[in-house]
Amino acid sequence: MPMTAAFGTGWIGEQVTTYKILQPQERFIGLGEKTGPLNRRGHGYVNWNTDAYGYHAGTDPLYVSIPFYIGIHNGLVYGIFFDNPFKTFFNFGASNNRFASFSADSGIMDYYFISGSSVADVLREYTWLTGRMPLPPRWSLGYQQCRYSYYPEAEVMSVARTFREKQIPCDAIVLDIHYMDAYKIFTWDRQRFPDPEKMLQTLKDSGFSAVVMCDPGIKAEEGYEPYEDGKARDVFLKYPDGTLYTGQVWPGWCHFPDFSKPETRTWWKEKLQLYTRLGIEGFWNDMNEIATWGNMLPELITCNFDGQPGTMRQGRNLYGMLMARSTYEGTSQLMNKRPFNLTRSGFAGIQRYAAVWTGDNVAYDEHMLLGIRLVNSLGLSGVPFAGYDVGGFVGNADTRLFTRWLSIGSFSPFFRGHTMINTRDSEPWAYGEEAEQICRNYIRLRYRLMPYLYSVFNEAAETGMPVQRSLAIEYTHDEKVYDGLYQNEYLFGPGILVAPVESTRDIAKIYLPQGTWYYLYNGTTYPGNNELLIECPLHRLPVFVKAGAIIPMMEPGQHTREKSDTLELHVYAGPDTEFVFYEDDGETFGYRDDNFYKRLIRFSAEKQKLELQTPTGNFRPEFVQWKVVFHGFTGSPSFHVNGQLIPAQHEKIKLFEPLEKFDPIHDPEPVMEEDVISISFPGVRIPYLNPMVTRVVCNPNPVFLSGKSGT
Ligand code: NBV
Repeated sequence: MPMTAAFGTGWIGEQVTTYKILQPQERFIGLGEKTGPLNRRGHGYVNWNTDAYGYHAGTDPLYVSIPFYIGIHNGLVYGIFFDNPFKTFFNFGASNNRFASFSADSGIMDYYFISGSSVADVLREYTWLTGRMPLPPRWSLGYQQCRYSYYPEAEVMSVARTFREKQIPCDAIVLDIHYMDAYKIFTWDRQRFPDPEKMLQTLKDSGFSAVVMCDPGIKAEEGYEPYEDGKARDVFLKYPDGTLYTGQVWPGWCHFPDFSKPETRTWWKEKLQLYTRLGIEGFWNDMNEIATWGNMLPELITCNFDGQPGTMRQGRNLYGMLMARSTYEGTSQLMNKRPFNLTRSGFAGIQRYAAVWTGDNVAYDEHMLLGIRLVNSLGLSGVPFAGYDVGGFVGNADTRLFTRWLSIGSFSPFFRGHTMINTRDSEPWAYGEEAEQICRNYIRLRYRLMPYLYSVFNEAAETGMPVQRSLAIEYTHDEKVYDGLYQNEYLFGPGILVAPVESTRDIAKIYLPQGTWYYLYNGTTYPGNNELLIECPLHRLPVFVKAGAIIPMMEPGQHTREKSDTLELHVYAGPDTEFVFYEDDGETFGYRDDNFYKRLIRFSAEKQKLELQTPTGNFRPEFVQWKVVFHGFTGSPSFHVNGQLIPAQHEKIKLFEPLEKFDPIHDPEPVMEEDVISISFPGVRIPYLNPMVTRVVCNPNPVFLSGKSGT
């Protein structure tokens, strides 16, 4: 049924809408940080950045607005980006069976239709248009520990020390609002933190980076330098009559920087020196919806918009992103290296400036799964660096919930434990010894996967492909992946499938899409296109590796700056595959001037040949040894690497340390192991002998390992 032109795009007063005919079986995915199911058909949403403290599984809107979605029907994929920052509405066949539509309260109907042959294609195009994530510092991919708030200094140091004593890897301690003097940004509470410089240096010496809270509200208080200076330099938001807007938030009555004005961004950068001079490398933009008591920011407030003034009707959805932009640009210039920048609020393109976390979630199972869908959806909307508060911000998790949440979080792009003021302690050791051991195992596993994860982040930076990938990206036309039971599953990078399950379950029904899948913990293979019941005791989250995957790993350290001599390349027998291994110094912008080490690794199943192609870039990685670990290869193969016979090892590997016996009656289940075959040979530091293809014999099939392994 053709729709009439008048019904195509039309106005009701100032509100403009474009209607599209709802196609049979059409599915809709993405739209950023939105609650609800993976397939949004039948649902409607509003984009209006909101401080949604303690939201629930159906709350809308939340903190971030991304007016971009992907439609799927008849084997086709397309994207629609509605480039309008006003309050917008998306209807995917909600309350009607005729159309999908997108509307804006005001502004122009300016939208991009992106056609592509796959979801990945559409994402590449969309992120070409709105920008891609710059590489974050590697330390920010480690575990971060937060609470509202750690203070005084002794508590901060004790938390940091406990991580090292208990050998639980951790890279960052986050300082929430109590480090400030009476919640005033750009100050320190000198009673709680008498010598921040010394504290930060001590943290640094033991491998911790610090992240500090940055709220936009500047207290209107005589004598408070940022207020006085901000007023003098005319950086604050105003009413149309020229008086400053005043709203109430943590410090009391405040003014708010107009980040849409270039002079304000310069001013903000100058203020941030207080932190960068102390060596702080992480910045956390909160309350930037803007959140104020009453939650009803007057819409008549004016914004400068780089000299083309408008009102908050146009500015509200942009404010968070502009704050994040100011912080990102300011700190990267001041530090001359990559800052870690985190934001609660944002708009389309936020990925250029900050990671996004999903705000004030609540400690219950459904919320845990909701957070996973939110991060999946952010990934489908151009934002690869995203995560949720592990353990839940509001309320108290019980032991099972916290432990499960942490194990899932270890497969989240942004991985941070956080909790609200006056809740129970929520560090990985706060839930008893068994939980602690499980948490240690999973955090260590994340650090083991760091070379893989960092390479996947590089792919995200280069192509817009997310780190946490809803199965709808790779298996778009498989209707099972939209099934209510399976919609939370995702690929962590190209090769690892995570099936998140509630903390209350010891057995779960999961879905494995096409292909063959290795159970992470013991290498058992399962056929794909298959629904199965799987045991999922607390210490074993259902995680699988795709046959054919190449997963670089390393011996985990206590933090990401700890290096390992050996790069382990885990190859899971299966179809042809390739993986781009990426490494650089992890913190500077040197990679933009070719200071990286990038190597295409190819596995050919038919020829049973692994090729490590000539590396590009000028960076020399630390590791001096390559160890190739073959999963799913049988027999007694002998391996030659570039003409030299390399002895093969048959070994058992286990990813986890066994849990101690806590149950007085039953013995703990023995930790799972896997039989693998491995070979080791010198890596980049020792130029390897002969760059020619080398034949490796594997019983019963020949296996070839070839290529240059030297510099
Ligand atoms: O700064 C305090 C909190 C912070 O811990 C949380 O993560 C933010 O989402 N912040 C909100 C302000 C108030 C929370 C009730």
